[in-house]
Amino acid sequence: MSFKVKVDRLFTKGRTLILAYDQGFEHGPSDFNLTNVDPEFIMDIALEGFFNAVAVHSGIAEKYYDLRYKDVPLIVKLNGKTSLQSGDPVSRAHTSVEYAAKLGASAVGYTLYLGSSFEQEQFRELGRIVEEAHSLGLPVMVWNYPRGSSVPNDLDTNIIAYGARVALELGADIIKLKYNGDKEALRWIVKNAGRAKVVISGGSRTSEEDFLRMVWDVVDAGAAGIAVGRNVWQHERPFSMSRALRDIVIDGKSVEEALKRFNH
Ligand code: FBP
Repeated sequence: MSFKVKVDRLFTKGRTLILAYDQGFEHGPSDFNLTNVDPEFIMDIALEGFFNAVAVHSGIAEKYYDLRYKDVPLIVKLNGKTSLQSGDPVSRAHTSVEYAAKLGASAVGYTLYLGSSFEQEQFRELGRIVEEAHSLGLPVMVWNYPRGSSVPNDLDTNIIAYGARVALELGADIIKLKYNGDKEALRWIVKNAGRAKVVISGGSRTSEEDFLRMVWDVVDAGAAGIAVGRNVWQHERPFSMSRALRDIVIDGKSVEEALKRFNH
């Protein structure tokens, strides 16, 4: 039996642009300034920047995802860990699929640390989350970050592809990965993800041109889009950056065209 999982709502022309805002949890306030520390500012970027979804933890969703933002699909992150932890990473769910659905989620998110000594625990938890989410028609997006003492290089192509495969086999609908800069490798990784859609993480803040070139490369290599945070909301012109991303990811424009509009 297969459930009717509503993934299309998160895509435009087969592509997606997701605004991620869980860094306050994962990294702490060091990522923020006086403007982007305010979740309302992020919701405004998601709405006015025509993002396909915004990904936040349940507490932010409760207090900030109000009716004004109903046109932006919500992804509720179910687990998270702080940067204060050391040793092999583990991240357990702190809220439920059912509660995410009550908050208006169109999908749920979960970070999986493949290769960590706690991976079995996380597989079991993610497996249950997939069962519950899919039975409600909600897609599951997996932040797929191989990490821990058994993973010397999390940017190794085989490791990233392994992560993509495991996420597919566990039932992920959208798999968020880090890009290692190798387009051919990404094509192989995308193949391993099968019918699950691959989206790429933004990473720390870089120049507009470098970032947009990376984005163009990853969609050209078969990624369905990006799930980005800091390169948008740490930017001095987040709305122009959102438009440039849309130009490339959704409208298939070149980096030069997107930069021209960006600089205009
Ligand atoms: P950025 O675009 O800001 O890199 O965000 C992507 C993201 O996946 C966030 O959703 C998450 O908080 C963060 O990266 C985790 O990154 P890491 O575990 O490598 O610090």
